Amino acid sequence: MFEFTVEHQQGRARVAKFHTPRGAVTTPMFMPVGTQGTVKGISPQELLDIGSQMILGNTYHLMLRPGEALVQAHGGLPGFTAYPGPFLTDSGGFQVMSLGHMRKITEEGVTFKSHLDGSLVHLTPERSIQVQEALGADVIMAFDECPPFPAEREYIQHSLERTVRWLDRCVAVKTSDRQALFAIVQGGVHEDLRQQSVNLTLPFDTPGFAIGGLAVGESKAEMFPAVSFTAALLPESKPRYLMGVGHPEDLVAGIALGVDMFDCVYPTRTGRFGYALTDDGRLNMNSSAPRTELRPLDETCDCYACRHYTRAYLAHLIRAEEMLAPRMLSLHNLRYLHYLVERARTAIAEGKFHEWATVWGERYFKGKI
Ligand code: PRF
Ligand code: ZN
Repeated sequence: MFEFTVEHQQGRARVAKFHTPRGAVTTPMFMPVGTQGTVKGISPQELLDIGSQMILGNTYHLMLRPGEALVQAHGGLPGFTAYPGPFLTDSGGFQVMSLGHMRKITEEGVTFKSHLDGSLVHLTPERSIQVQEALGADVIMAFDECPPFPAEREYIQHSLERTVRWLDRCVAVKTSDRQALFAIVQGGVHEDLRQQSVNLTLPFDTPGFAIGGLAVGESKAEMFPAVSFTAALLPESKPRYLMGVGHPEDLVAGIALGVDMFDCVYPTRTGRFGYALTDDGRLNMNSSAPRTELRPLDETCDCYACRHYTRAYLAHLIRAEEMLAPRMLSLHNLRYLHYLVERARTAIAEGKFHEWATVWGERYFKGKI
């Protein structure tokens, strides 16, 4: 269980098989975000059709509504959502920081006001693991503290140390061996703090390691060096997960640096706002040009929207505020990212990753930089 086998490697980029109780996945992979037990607007069958492999769920949202007991009564997230494949749940700490009001962080855990009804909620490492066991995902995440950006160096230092003490508590209360607990490395954009966090985290020998605390407001010129030196410190033999990162160019760059797993609300959120991801960059379907274009969003895409609809039709749906529009743009954008990592995997397997990435980037950024 949770075997991770590297099948191809080129530089730091690799293709691997990661085995979970609900099936094996091939990395690098992009995980669609299903925060509330649904990938917004997309059915489980559609997710399978576009090549989704693992879906992300959120402890924070599901414990508040509908409560983890109801999910557990359905046999966990696969029974509740009818998505039959592997799941990963995030631990809640990061969502408290971005959504909760009146948060108070102590050594014990986090107290916050629910974004739903204002009631006081406590989340501790123990409670997070208990909820994640009830939700039944294949991969569960350690309860961590993600400092905001910017933050004082001293604060980042204390929070990475606390994250390690919380990891220890997560490991201690975990009961199921059908779930892999991934540790999360923190340390902001500081190389020495990342090194410390990795040094303290590696001895736990968890089946995977996440790079947390990035894509929280720092520039890409600050983020990528941090990804680079952190990924290089993590074991070759375990999956590396870059949390909350998922713009197309971030996937390509992250893969080059040895990242195996990504998640982000970007494809679905930008789709709901009327934007389509393509090899020529992001297409604004709210603009006037697509209204008369009788070609698909992307000629080379095999998603339902691209096989059946013109840009003109989709632009019409957006203007008419029809609900098919956000659905089809989300579906296309997810397929775009799945196909992007598929192409990266093929290029790595053929020993052509760097050439492929260069050609892809030149076209994607043409006229933009
Ligand atoms: N920690 C957790 N979840 C996360 C993050 C983190 O640092 C991030 C940072 N981008 C996204 N999701 N637990
Ligand atoms: Zn498409």
